[in-house]
Amino acid sequence: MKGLGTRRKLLALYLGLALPFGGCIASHEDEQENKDMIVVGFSEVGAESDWRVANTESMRNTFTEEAGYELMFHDAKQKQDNQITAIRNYILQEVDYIVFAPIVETGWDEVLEEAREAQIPVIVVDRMISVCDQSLYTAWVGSDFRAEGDAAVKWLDEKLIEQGRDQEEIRIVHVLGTEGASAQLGRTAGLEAGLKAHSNWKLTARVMGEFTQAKTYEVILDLLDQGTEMDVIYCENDNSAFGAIQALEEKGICCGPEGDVLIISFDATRAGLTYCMEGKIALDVECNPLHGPRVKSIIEQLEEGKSPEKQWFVPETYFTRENLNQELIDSREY
Ligand code: GZL
Repeated sequence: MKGLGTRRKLLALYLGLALPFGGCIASHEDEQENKDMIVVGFSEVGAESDWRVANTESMRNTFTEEAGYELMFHDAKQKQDNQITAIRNYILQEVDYIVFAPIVETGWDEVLEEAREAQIPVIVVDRMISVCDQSLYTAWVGSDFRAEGDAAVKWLDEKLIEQGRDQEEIRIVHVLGTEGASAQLGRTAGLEAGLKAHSNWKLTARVMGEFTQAKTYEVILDLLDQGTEMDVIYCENDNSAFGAIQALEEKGICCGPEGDVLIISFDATRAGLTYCMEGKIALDVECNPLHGPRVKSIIEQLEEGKSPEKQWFVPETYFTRENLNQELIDSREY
């Protein structure tokens, strides 16, 4: 399906023919070449984490000129208003498809109504959106964040049994990701369920890590200075885990499966898995950022007039020191 974006490019070509001096006379080949390009406007959350960088790279590596795409990219720098502005710009530029990774779940109805009026299909990646009308977007590609949280809780339950600590009081510090993001909501829900199911698990602090190393380092250092007791730090992504480890090590506290503090993390980036292999992160739950190929499959189906599935969950597992080695880490795409 050629969207309005194609007509935009043809118009630009014909205008080029009409402009004296500065205009270029597009050859038939150029015209044919541009006519076949599918224009994708992508609004990314930002570059807050290793995971996010890998997610961006997956989109850039997929939507290449060689593959017949023109990818327009915008980094929202963690602000929803910037994403809404970018989506409006893509509408004005009449792209063929809009793809966006929503920073939070709510606040998208109005701008997605505008995209629908412009007849531009919208594909959501990574975090989910909560809209009054599900037809405002064509498909979503991402992770089951609650399942990720449940996997972490199940592993902690089994680890404590293995260590003979399943009857002990276990003091847990919870480091949240960006508040309102699906990844934060799902992983938090998993921990909440775990706390309800284990009367000996005690939440000693809940802090905002915002999915970044710097913020998590700051808040964990504050907790350590206040004397907060902790046996487990539940970090909602790898960069938060890096910040927690940095703060603990600054205070001479060792972490890892046999350490004073168990670090649980999410994402399973190469850097996170390296910490895991070293024993500093006890568990790293995978969150697959490689959404580009699945988004391309969705667009190809739409181009053929087919109706793609609404939800595309990416496959995920989890890692501990026992199932990691350097060869596996080197073989991973992110
Ligand atoms: C998860 C994604 C989260 C990652 C973080 O799908 O939204 O945002 O877990 C990233 O690393 O910042």
